[in-house]
Amino acid sequence: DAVRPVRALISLSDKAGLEDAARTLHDLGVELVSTGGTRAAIAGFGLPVKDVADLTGFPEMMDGRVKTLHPVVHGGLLGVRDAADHAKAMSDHGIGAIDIVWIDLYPFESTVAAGGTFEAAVENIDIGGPAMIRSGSKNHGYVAVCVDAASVAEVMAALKADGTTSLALRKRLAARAFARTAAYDAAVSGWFADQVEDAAPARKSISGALAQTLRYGENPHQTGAFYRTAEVRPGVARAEQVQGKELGYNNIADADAAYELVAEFEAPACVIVKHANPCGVAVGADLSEAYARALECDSVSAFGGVIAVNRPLNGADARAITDIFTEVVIAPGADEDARAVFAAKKNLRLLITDGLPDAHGPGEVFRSVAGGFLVQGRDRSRLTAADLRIVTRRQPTPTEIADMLFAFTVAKHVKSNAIVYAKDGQTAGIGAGQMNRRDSARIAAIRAREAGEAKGLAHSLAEGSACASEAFFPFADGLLEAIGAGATAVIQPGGSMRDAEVIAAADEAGIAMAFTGVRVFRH
Ligand code: 93A
Repeated sequence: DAVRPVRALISLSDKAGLEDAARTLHDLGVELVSTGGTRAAIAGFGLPVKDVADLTGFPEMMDGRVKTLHPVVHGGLLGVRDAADHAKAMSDHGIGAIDIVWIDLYPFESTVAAGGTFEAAVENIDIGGPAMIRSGSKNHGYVAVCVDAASVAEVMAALKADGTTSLALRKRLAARAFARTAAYDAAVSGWFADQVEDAAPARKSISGALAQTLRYGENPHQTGAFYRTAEVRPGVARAEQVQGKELGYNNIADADAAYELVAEFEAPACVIVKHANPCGVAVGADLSEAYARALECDSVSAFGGVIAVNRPLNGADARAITDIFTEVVIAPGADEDARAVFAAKKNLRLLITDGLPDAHGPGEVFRSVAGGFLVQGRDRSRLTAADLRIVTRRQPTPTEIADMLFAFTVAKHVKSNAIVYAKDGQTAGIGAGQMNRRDSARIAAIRAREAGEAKGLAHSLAEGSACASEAFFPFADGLLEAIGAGATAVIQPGGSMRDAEVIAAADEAGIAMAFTGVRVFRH
């Protein structure tokens, strides 16, 4: 099953690494064939190389759209050398076998990521490249297909060892190659669907490419892996890990939860997440202040948490943040000073992204079910004061309105049932994931009381706060719990059968209440 290659076809948009590989192949006596740009580059290295056009007898045409789509190329890739009729067809039509292909595809993904125009994206949809990758991979019994530097390195190592490629190697290469064309097509189809209709999951074929094998899953006895979808947007899947221990499954999930929330805020903001829920969120004059205020909400839970900020970090911010033990920090940048501070904390994982997630941009979220997965569009909702319907006799003050909007934004990122008390752009208490709303309100009240005690206050941190509920209060009991905790304003979707009862309880207590008309469940 060993194949001693005689001829290689190389067609690359990105010519990095081309010279070494072309030289090695030439030195091993392998004939080189290439498309226009690649051929010129190889000739420039002083190596003999044939033009595909000489093989096909057709020039490259239509701006290069048709250059390798020809029976001489695909016959050379697909022909089963050991089948008599295939061999006869090859000799009858003057088709020479191609034993190695190295193809990188037009840079569709990076064109889209760089914000290219519709026309530029379409022109970068590669047709001939994937066709050759698929032809060669189907015929892996004879052909070695390279789609990246790692594949090329493996082939070069095998050729240097004994001048042949093994069947096992060619199978591995084919698996990688089909994964590449699948991911490429997913990128094209996902992007195209977005051009036609706003983030329509039903139109997309969704798949991912393996980004990282994880040491384990949610628990050490479970396997884990991290996949990147074709959806190109700033966030944890495209973050650079600057330092620290290997990222784990829970780290990635928590960093995502934290980053998606912190991106909601305009002012310098900090989010501390534990177990996929925020335990402290605050804005501040700068990141150091935002962090200190986020920590104040629940400094016990914050230990070993994940921290996200919405500004590049400087040295002072980094010093503030490294005060207590933190697993992960994710930010849209960190200057030299900040990096030096973090470097002293060997275990801390620092993730840096190119930009902030767009909290209101399109995208999909997934959730697995046995034998399948659910897909929904991201929660892109954004509330402003103008969206609020005040339902109580008392009108909220401007400060209360700001706190209501802040609290509701946080509640959108807390597992249901979610209750959030907030004051002056700082969470005072968060109650997450309870099976009834009243329990979430109680837990948030306990957090706020203890945060007040920790700060040396005579009262709860929720005193005079706004309370957000991510879904309506089905009964007055949850609302009464919030009022007992010190809330003077409440924001909730409304829409319960017992709204009248709940509004009456609010009026009775003299608080202000706003309905959003929008529910922000998160399960
Ligand atoms: O325009 S294509 O879809 N039609 C083709 O026939 C074709 N053949 C190779 N794109 C095609 N390619 C791509 O050209 C390769 O995937 C590679 O990325 C690129 C290399 O072009 P050049 O050698 O001219 O720089």
